[in-house]
Amino acid sequence: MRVLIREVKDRIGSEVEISGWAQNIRVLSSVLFIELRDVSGTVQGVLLRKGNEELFDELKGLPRESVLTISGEAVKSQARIGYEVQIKHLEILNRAETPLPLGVVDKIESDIETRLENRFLDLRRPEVLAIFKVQSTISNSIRDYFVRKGFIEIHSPKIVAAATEGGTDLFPVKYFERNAYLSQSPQLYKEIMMSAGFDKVFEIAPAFRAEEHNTPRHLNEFTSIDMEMSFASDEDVMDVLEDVIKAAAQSVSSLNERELEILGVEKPSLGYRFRRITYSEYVKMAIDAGIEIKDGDDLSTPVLKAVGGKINQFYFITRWPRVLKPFYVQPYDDTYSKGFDLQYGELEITSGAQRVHSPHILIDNLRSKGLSPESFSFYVNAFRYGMPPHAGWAIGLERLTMVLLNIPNIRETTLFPRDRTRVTP
Ligand code: AMO
Repeated sequence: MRVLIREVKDRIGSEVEISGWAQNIRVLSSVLFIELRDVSGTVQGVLLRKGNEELFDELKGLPRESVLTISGEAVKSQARIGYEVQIKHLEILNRAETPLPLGVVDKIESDIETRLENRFLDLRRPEVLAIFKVQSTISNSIRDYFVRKGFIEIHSPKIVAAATEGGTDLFPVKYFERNAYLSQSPQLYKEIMMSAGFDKVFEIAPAFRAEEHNTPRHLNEFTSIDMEMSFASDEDVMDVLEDVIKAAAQSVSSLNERELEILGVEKPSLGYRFRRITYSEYVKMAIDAGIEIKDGDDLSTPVLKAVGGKINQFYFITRWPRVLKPFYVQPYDDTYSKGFDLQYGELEITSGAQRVHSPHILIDNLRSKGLSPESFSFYVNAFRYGMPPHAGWAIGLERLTMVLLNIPNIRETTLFPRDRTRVTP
């Protein structure tokens, strides 16, 4: 029975069977070493020529990254990790072609485009695999948090009829004789679920944005971790968000020690309270930093760099001007809203808000943003027959992974990124 390579160290003195990729083969005159890798690590297999001449000669010419099963005794040895497998049987399951389009163990760094083009090989590298092991911990820990707190997991449609986050960022889809779009966010549906009486919901699913710009923090398809709660305010869901981020960081610290070591990253330590800075305070901080900006202007990249770049922590920007937030955000007063962002330094990780729950304010807001309430009737209807006050937010999973692992390019935290120029692989 196959064991993982990680498990070999607990089986010294017994027979093991392992399978994986031959990442390196070293041949001396009478002995041959195969470095075998699987998802859990690497180990060296050793084959003596004497008594195995035919196999030895076959392996001499075996290309790197071919897939093998080997079995034999696990023994203590001089190998770097202190043990190895003495090969008794070996089966070549699939030979790799040569040359490899991308080296797996080579020390030379390939450029990101070549790496993405050959992503299946790139993902074989332990330092790339480590990113996705950590990302799996993050999403599992957040899902686990929600389930423990009584949230219901939902799956909202991804083919939709209306924009939520701005009409220019939509991908059109031909839907038989009508036009439809790929969903930018489950926003409208998670709110409808509040009218449906589900109380607390979450969803972890793809969101699509036809954003034209090519930056290190934008994708055209990303994973949105959404939540919505009834009878809750902006303050309440900011508390939940802080808890969720801390729970995720804690899980990564305790479950991914090895991956953090491979990546050379410190354990994320979030023992501080996330500051809540109002938008207007932020504008003042920008002015103090010598930036030209006035209350009501959007926080552009230079502003976020100048102010946020100095805050190496998570913090909230609260009470955004109503004009800068979508129609579904609850007003705070005539000018400001109950919308907030969670930032890490200059990078936005989450947007959220207390939402409008009155159908009249909702209709006014839609009109004042130049949208027609009629085209949102499926959504507005849910507000007309008993919509509770509610609030929620959405985290971009790839951006949260960037922050927790200190990775500057979002393409590194996405298995198969969709950006301005890339739809394959
Ligand atoms: P927003 O549009 O701010 O809010 O998106 C929420 C979070 O999703 C991530 N994100 C992205 N990540 C990568 N590439 C993109 N193009 C991209 N766009 C967004 C960010 C962002 O903070 N409906 C609201 C959420 C809510 O109010 O509940 C929304 O979608 O991390």
